[in-house]
Amino acid sequence: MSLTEKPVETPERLAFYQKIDTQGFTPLWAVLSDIITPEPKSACVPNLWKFNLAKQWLLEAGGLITAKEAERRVLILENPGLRGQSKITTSLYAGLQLVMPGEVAPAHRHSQSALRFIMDGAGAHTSVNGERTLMQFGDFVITPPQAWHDHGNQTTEPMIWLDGLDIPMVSFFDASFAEGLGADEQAITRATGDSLARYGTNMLPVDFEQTRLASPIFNYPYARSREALYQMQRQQEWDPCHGLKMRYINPVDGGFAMPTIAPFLQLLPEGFKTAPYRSTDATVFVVTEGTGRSMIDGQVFEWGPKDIFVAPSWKWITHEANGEAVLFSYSDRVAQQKLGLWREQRGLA
Ligand code: GTQ
Repeated sequence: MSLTEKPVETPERLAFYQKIDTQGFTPLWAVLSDIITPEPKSACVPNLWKFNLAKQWLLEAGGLITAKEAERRVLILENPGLRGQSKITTSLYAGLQLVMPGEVAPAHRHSQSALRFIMDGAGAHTSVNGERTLMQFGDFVITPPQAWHDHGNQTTEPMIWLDGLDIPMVSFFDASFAEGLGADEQAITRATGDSLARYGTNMLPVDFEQTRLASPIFNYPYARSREALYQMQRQQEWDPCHGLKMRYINPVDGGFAMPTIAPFLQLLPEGFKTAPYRSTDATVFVVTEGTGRSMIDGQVFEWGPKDIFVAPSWKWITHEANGEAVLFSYSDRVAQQKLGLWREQRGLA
């Protein structure tokens, strides 16, 4: 028959389908065009979440439950096309986490990889593999799979960050394991800043051997990434679709910083309007600086600082910045590339 049309359902055929159905059989030709589509067909839809509303509701949640009782006090950003599934895209999760002054989110570990993008407040900490890092606005922090991690806030201000996890991907593979440490905080065995000094200065320990897929750097400070963008911006070399877009890497092998999630940081110069672009990796964007708008699948989303928006797989997207703008983003590109699935297409400006 065809990849796009279904054969008619005659009474004889329907009777046959019903007969074989009882024993766990079903005809491919009745579903083929639904399961092998000529191009991506996703339930994920474009959407934008305003940070100010999220913050207000997070602080309200702060009065309802402690970080300790909640384990993690997080409001999940659910894609309107995927409600009830804890997904922002088909393969990825996003949530906004609040840790109030004096609180601890207790130590645990799981198969899922997590990234944090620091949104509000300054100086709370997260500990990973025995090292504590202090989190500042715009920092990109990694929790690798099965690494113990706990978060604490010894400042006087609430601290909010975005959590990006591969929860739906791990669920898809039925590969989830998780456990608590049984203590609020893990033991600190390394000095703050050790991993950045050791792995994040274009050097590696001479006999370093790669034993993990995730980057050994676990905090990529915004001060450094932003400074790099400042420097490069003076060159005035803009990609028509991306402005100036960088990816966060694992310095050991040059691949993406995480095995399942690809993180990016991009600068859009003042007044820049990007050419249409689409790719098979649905992408979560966080507005780090500036205001502007993005058109996703024909819908316009006006954004300002700290707003979060999502572009589904294979939908055309353009960005337009009013003044200079900086966007952080993450997607499953690294996983799709490893599986040979990833595609992109550039449209005409
Ligand atoms: O901070 O460890 O948003 O385990 C969801 C699950 C955050 C975390 C989330 C988690 C965490």
